[in-house]
Amino acid sequence: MGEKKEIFTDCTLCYHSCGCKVTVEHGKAIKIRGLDVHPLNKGRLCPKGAAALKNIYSPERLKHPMKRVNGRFKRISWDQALDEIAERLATLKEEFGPQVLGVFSGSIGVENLEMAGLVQRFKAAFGSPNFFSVESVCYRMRIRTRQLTFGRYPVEEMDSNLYILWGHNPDESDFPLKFALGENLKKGAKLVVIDPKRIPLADRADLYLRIRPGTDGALALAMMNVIITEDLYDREFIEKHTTGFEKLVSHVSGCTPEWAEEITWIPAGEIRTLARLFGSTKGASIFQGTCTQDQTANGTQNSRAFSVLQAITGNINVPGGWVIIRPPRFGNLDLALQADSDPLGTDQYPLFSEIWGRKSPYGVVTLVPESIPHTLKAFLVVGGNPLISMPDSLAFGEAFGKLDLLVVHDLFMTETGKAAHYVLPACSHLEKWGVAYTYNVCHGIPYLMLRKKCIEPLHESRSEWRFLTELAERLGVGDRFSWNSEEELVAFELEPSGLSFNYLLNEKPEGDFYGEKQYEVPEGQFKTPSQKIEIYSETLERAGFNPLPSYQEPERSPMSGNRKFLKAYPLILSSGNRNRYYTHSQHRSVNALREKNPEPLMEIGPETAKRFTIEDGDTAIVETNRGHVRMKARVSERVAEGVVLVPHGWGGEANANVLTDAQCREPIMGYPQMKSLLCSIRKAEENR
Ligand SMILES: Nc1nc2c(c(=O)[nH]1)N[C@H]1C(S)=C(S)[C@@H](COP(=O)(O)OP(=O)(O)OC[C@H]3O[C@@H](n4cnc5c(=O)[nH]c(N)nc54)[C@H](O)[C@@H]3O)O[C@H]1N2
Ligand SMILES: Nc1nc2c(c(=O)[nH]1)N[C@H]1C(S)=C(S)[C@@H](COP(=O)(O)OP(=O)(O)OC[C@H]3O[C@@H](n4cnc5c(=O)[nH]c(N)nc54)[C@H](O)[C@@H]3O)O[C@H]1N2
Ligand code: SF4
Ligand SMILES: [Mo]
Repeated sequence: MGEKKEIFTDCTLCYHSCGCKVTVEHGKAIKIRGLDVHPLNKGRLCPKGAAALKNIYSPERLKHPMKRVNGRFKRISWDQALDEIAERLATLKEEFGPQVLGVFSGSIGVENLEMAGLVQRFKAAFGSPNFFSVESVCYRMRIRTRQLTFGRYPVEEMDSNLYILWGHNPDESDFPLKFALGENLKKGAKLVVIDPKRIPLADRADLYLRIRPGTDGALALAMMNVIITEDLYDREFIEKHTTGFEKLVSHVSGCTPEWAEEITWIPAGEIRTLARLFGSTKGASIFQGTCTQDQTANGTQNSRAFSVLQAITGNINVPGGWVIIRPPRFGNLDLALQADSDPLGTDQYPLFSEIWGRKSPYGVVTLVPESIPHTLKAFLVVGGNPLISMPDSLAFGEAFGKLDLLVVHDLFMTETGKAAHYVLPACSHLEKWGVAYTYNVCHGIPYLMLRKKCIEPLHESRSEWRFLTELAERLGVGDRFSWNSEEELVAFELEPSGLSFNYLLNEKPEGDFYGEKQYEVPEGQFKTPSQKIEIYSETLERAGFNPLPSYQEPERSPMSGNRKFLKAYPLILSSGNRNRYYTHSQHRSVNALREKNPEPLMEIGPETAKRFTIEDGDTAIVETNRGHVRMKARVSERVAEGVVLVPHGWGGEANANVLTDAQCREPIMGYPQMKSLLCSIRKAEENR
């Protein structure tokens, strides 16, 4: 422990998993820098990653387990916490059955195989099917939809000839793409931005389209219309690899740019320009927002439309387009232990749960509030903050108040922690072993690294492995957690990848590529029922949905016709634009980051501000049918008039999810419509 060491590992302050070098001296991490040879971040760190040690050594870290007694938290030992939690769980199971337990892990668990895997394993060992995660508010919808269309999950290549940022702002949310984009623009790549806000990247774009939130599907259909009428499609690719093109031709014949102009607010001429640019570029890629397109009424169909646009222009399996990658093979922590029953939402949203026998383990999170307490009575949150991050905080808060048992395992005291019966301290990523891989989310780089334990767990914190193993033992299912150490667990996960724990530890501490990209997919190799790319999806048709990409107006919108509602809430609300200094509800207590972005801002255009007599810097109230928030107003010409943008992740009076509504869901997969609601705004009393 005495000597100074430099350890190569990854950053998990968000899901990108950038490579970093950590200097450790006398058991303490004293410096963190980007890892030059990591293909994703090439030596750079974003502001959060650079401040990681301040987060890890924050005085606000949870130091020991706590139990809420008469409304106050009291320090207890791990043994007491685990004994009591196990006893409560066992009693609830005996009385009501195992499905009473719901488990949740957040976006940090998406790429954190140990966290999400062990949490799922735990609920399965307990006998419950109810695993929830951000997968039912975030990009899983796109994965499902691409699987429906291609049978596989093609991903955008980072190096493209034409970037279409379709509700995606890499400057704030996608640090690795930001750099790849910058490098390729210098080499002559083209850029299009489709966004209700003129984000700074739009100033560098060949084309900026200011769209009305929630109407992206209509724009996509109009692009298809132009690509087909102007003969810009890839006939050879379509004939060889797709089914249903003829039906698409008649389906979009009425979707002219003029039709879409009325819906999207984008001039027809600009829609034609975009369609021509896209239709005439090989190696073009739609980078849809990582969650933006999912959280609208037309979510699944938006993703379908983007998939079909890529297919009809032959931008599948070409450099710079969408590319199918051999999925990673890891030792599966959960599969062998599936519960007997299905997770919540399987009946209501069957395509989220299963296609062609391929089941997904996730429950539909928007159904959680209404399922407490009659179905769910106990909830275990590992690495998430659902009382801030999930839609409809009021509904979630009320429901969580009715739980018999709420347990939170986290590094910090969160809003969800405050509502819990037990709060347990968790290890940061520098305090435990893990698998770090970059493969799907955005960029198709199949790269694998060992996440190294650089320092001993701080305070009394425990890793997910240790916490869940000890809880499982107390519940009599310890045999399901038979690894003797975290290293053994990680070696098990790595085994099928072909890159062993020891190889990655000793020979390739910086990580290694573990698969090759294959541009050519032979005819008939798409894993759909027809073995082709399904422009027309019988699977969707059988489930009662439009088999061709279609457009549905947001449930609540200026065009959806409920006059009374519109009078009360005349503005369009889109929530959740990212900010480079924070991940969701995290990192607010790191001064270096907080100083850069001290408070939440609601953003509106100048005319909207005038209409509601709000000035830049005023405190404003944003209100929906569910509740209201208070935020400082930022008036900017960059924001489309009639639109209100609010960030998520802030607590107290600025929690944007007080505004969202768990009942307002996308019809196919049950996602919350967080990007296209209606609201009103007013100046707060204190300004008057
Ligand atoms: N710093 C930071 N990075 C993050 C995160 C974070 O919390 N902090 N979170 C990570 C996670 S989990 C996710 S899912 C991703 C999210 O990533 P994205 O979903 O890509 O979100 P943003 O990059 O903020 O870009 C959203 C853009 O969409 C625009 N927009 C809003 N509504 C609409 C609409 O209806 N249509 C169109 N076309 N545009 C619209 C907004 O103005 C904004 O510029 O970010 C990831 N990266
Ligand atoms: N209105 C609105 N709401 C949104 C969105 C939006 O666009 N608009 N976006 C949604 C999206 S896309 C997402 S992905 C979700 C994110 O939702 P969440 O993932 O629930 O949000 P976070 O605030 O990142 O919560 C993660 C928690 O995990 C803790 N943590 C970090 N590392 C570890 C660890 O190693 N172990 C343990 N046990 N805990 C750890 C952090 O301290 C933090 O409290 O938010 C969603 N909410
Ligand atoms: S983008 Fe920033 S926070 Fe996310 S993994 Fe990379 S360095 Fe860490
Ligand atoms: Mo997300």
